[in-house]
Amino acid sequence: MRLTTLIFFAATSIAASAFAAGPTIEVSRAVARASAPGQPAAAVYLTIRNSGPGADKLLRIATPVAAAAELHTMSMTGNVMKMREVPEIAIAANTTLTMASGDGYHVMLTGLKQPLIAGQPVPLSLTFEKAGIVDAQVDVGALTAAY
Ligand SMILES: [Cu+2]
Repeated sequence: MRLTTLIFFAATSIAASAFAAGPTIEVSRAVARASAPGQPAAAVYLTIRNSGPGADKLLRIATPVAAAAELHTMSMTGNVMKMREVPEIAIAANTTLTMASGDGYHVMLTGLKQPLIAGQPVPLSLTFEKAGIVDAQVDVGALTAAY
């Protein structure tokens, strides 16, 4: 293969990747309350914007401050609040998912390795099916903060 041919193929593959437009994911808000001493788990609330054009799925979350980060959903059954783990969270194109306490999705940090301290942000790494890894920073608020 001649050098000019190689250059041609290199140029077309760059152009192809630029046009392979997948979902554009942005984590615009990540918050958690400070944890009490000895508290083993903590909830994190995210706002995830998918500005399109395709749908995506949040598959995994990791943070160095906890043994695990699970995707949870919360729902009311009568007067009882029930929490369960979900394998993934779908985020349709051109939608914003806003997590809040009391209902819907949240991220549960389990096996906290250190307390969450108000004013000291912690890193979070989110893995999406299409967008890949998106890094975010969790702002830690007061123990009594309303999210
Ligand atoms: Cu939970």
